[in-house]
Amino acid sequence: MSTDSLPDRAEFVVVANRLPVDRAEGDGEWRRSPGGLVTALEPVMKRADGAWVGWAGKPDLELEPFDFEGTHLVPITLTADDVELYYEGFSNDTIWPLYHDVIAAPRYRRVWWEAYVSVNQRFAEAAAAVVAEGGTVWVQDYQLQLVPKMVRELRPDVTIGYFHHIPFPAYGLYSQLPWRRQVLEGLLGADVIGFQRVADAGNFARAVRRQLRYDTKASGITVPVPGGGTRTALAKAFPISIDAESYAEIARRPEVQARAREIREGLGNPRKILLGVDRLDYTKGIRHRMKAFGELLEDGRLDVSDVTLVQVASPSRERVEAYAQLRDEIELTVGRINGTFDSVGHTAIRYLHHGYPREEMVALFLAADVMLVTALRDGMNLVAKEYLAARLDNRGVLVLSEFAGAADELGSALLINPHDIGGLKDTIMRAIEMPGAEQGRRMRSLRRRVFEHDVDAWSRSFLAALDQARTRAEATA
Ligand code: GDG
Repeated sequence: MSTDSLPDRAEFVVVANRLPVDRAEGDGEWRRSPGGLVTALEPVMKRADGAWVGWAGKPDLELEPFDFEGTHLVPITLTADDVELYYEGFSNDTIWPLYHDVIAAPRYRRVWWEAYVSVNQRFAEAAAAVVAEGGTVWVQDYQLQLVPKMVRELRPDVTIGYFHHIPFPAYGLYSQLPWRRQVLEGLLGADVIGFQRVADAGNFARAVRRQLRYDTKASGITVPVPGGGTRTALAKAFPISIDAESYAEIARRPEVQARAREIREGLGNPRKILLGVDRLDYTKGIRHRMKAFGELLEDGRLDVSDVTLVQVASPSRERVEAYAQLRDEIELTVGRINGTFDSVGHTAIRYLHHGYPREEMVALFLAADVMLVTALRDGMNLVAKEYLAARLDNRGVLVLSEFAGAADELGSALLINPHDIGGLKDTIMRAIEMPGAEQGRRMRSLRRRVFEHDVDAWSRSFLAALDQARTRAEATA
């Protein structure tokens, strides 16, 4: 393919389902989205003459490429049908539940798959058209698993990375997928395939061995090249993180600290505040957390005048049936627990079905004595790390599910199995009663990890692996 005739070539191209911008409701201006990935890649994009290929978030919106704060944005149009079949269907009702260990039943529909293939092709073509000769394409996440192979077919000269933000399931579950070979081949189009946990990379390598019969050695997978020969794809863990310093900076602001005090007062100054912050998603174990808390009230081990659970459940994927059902169940549970245990002056669960600005999130982190992360399965869980980054006083306790990727790094948290309600109850009590000195010891070690391994370190290590892959490929070319 000739690369001379096309304008606006970029050395470094990110391909993600969403563009890193949102259009404001009122003035229609583009604003940077608050997400962690956007923050993570900002310096890289600026340094490297970057472009970003993605969807603007609204169906049937046809937009020309435009520049935004130093990044060239290439919008992909998705029709209302594409959104329903590729995004809500295959991505969020097939892959999401399957990859989270079938917590909800995945639905396998051939029309969804067909839409997934054709939308992936559209993203790949846009990326192939914008990347410079010998440049780099970095594909993000499960909505775009076929893009690496498609880009390689169109542009064999570029180096391709892929990062998988969610878990990769054990082979026994993965093998349910009717299109299991095509997805593996799609991912293997990348030179480097990044996962959150060592176990995810291991599950992927096993699926490749079982389904495709390719050899794997350490992190390397030997992939045949069309027309003869082989190349090596690297499949390895690169645990993602947060911009820890930016959370600490917000936590230092006097107005945020004042807001944290106000939150406590608004709850009637309970002795202890427990906090959960999640997208309203069935993977996050919100019901398990509420069951454990409700039973502690019922047993008389906790009292509403003493302890309140604040649960932020930000609205998510509301058009997918399983999410609408989950919301109903959670709201029924909150209503029952509050109806039974509230007093006029105190509430058991303060349930908030809203999204909040980051400053308000940090004020909540500062107000919370115990952070509850009880995910049944979670790629990483950034909220856990954000709580730690905000705790300037080295106090507070993180209760963390072993089934969240963060557990691999955060061994000084109180680790729990959310399915074991008895164990979860005891651990919540232990967190509530934990002496200040022990909180300090644990918190200092947890914070050290989050600040040393922040999102900048994550993107640097991934990109260094990609650079090595490029050098290897050049040496063997
Ligand atoms: C996927 C994987 C992996 C949430 N509500 C509000 C809000 N948030 C922010 C949090 C955090 C982010 O959204 C959520 O990240 P998580 O990691 O907790 O979970 P997922 O959304 O499921 O993310 C996950 C992640 O990708 C990254 O690879 O860790 O495992 O599932 O940053 O703070 N932020 C604001 N208001 C809200 O109401 N401002």
